Amino acid sequence: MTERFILLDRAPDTAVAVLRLNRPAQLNALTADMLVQWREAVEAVSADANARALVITGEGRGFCAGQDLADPLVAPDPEQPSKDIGHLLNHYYIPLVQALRECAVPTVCAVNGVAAGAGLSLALACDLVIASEAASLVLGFNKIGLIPDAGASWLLPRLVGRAKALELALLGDKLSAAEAARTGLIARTAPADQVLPLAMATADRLAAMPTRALVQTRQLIDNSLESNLDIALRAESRLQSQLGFSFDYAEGVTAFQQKRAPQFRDR
Ligand code: LHQ
Repeated sequence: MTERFILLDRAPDTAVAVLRLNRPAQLNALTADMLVQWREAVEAVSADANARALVITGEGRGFCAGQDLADPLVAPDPEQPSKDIGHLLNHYYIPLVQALRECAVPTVCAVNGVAAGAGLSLALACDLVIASEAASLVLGFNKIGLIPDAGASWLLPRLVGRAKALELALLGDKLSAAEAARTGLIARTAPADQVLPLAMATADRLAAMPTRALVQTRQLIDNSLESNLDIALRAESRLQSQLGFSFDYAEGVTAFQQKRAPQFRDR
């Protein structure tokens, strides 16, 4: 039977799905099987009409130590010098990054412990990142002769600007969670025993909001970085036009007028 490197749960009475990376003895270092299971789990949440937010966290003391460097797929082998690690990116990492960025519900990453290499890239691909005050974040690709991958080279300058992105990528020093929040790399920090409760509470709040509008907000913000004001204004107008016919818009305005909490349901 295939080992379960990813655990996915959603209690029947809640709208928040929880995805746990489950290789704690290796600090949740990523293997090909684990990357496939992670992508499939994110896609399952996107397809689950009753899910309205996704929390991602790690089992054990780490969040994710990045690619498992002991995996024969990537470990250098003098017997097989032509091993292509780009294949792993194309077939396993890129589809996962895309599944996260296109997830049909908002994603909250609870970084419970160290996030390194592609483990950090994947955390940063989530919508809101909340890290334990005890966690450290490190790119570390430079230490093994590689470039930041799994989206890190694209995300970093957008999150923290060129100067800080280059400092983090070229020096590869560990960053405390507090400094990561200060520089805008992540949204916020919490004491170690509060990081998952805060992520769950945040996901509960998101789950009560108009999901379709939230996901389209993510799309607009991501696309805005590649466009200009004229294109952004037209994209806003097109999406707002569609949302103006949605149940959630009618419900939001009606609830405001009736001075009650809205019950959103669109996906
Ligand atoms: C590990 C790992 C690990 C295996 C800890 N693999 N076992 C994409 C595509 C293709 C190719 C390559 O790369 C990529 C993207 C990438 O992600 S590249 C970056 C890969 N990751 C790293 O370089 C990080 C390597 N790990 C570390 O620097 C440290 O382990 C960190 C800073 C994460 C944590 O340090 P500590 O808290 O001191 O823990 P530790 O080093 O003692 O690790 C605990 C165990 O986890 C240990 O095993 P052991 O059997 O000795 O207890 C480590 O060997 C294992 N582990 N990372 N990536």
